[in-house]
Amino acid sequence: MENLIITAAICGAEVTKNQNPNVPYTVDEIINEANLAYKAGASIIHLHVRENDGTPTQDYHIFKKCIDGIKECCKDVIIQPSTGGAVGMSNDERLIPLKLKPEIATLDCGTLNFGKDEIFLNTENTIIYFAEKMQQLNIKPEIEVFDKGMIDTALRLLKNGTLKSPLKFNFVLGVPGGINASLRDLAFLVGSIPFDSVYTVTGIGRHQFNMATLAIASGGHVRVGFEDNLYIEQGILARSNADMVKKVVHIANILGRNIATPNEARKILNIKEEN
Ligand code: KMH
Ligand code: ZN
Repeated sequence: MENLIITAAICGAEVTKNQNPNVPYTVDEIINEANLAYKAGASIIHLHVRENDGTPTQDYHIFKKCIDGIKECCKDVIIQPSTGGAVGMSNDERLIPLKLKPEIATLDCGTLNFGKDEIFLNTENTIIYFAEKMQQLNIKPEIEVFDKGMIDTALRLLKNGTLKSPLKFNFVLGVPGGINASLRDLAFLVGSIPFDSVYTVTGIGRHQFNMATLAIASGGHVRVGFEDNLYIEQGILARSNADMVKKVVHIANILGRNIATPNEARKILNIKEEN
């Protein structure tokens, strides 16, 4: 099997210090968490940024400071900014981090109920607009899949040339409103993508490490981090993203799967070394 790519989703847009005081907000906290996750074995940092008070933002300067700082301490790590941002942001706001020419960025491939009255809106035209921008800038899209129809949307865009092979998927399982975190549903997603695709599995909340284990065993890759889960085990808050990355490394060791370096991850993902 390919070496295991671990993505650390270090802060997200929704989780707060009230839920876990170790969630990073400031530029320094975000850089420090990225560094700890990288040292623990993460080859990709999935990046959202915040105002100092924790408000999610797509501010160019905050993204730049975080990306510059992460590159300084984690020399070869792959930085993957979010174009999902937070619910309610405009499309152009969400696209701001692409101005920093990352190697890879997220492409959310459908609309989803996102708790209470919130809707994470990604119309067909939005998805096409984002995918075309990424293609123009030579940025690899990571296709975010919260439900099966989002794969079908991506495959339609592959067929008409808006997306290019090989595709890279991130299956997010366990968001209320999205697909369940179960073996049956993960197998359904994996069986629905082209053979030359690469997939990462993200289990939300208590599903994080079960889904990670299924991914490791089945040849997929893994995403963990505060964006998706606040606990290292039932009832015990994680002290850092690095705790979660280390736990994945431990499971991978038990299952005999080696961990990919960032440059190995670039090869697996078919992205060139530096933009
Ligand atoms: N914060 C969610 C609304 C992404 O990073 O592309 C969207 C999200 C997905 O986190
Ligand atoms: Zn995200």
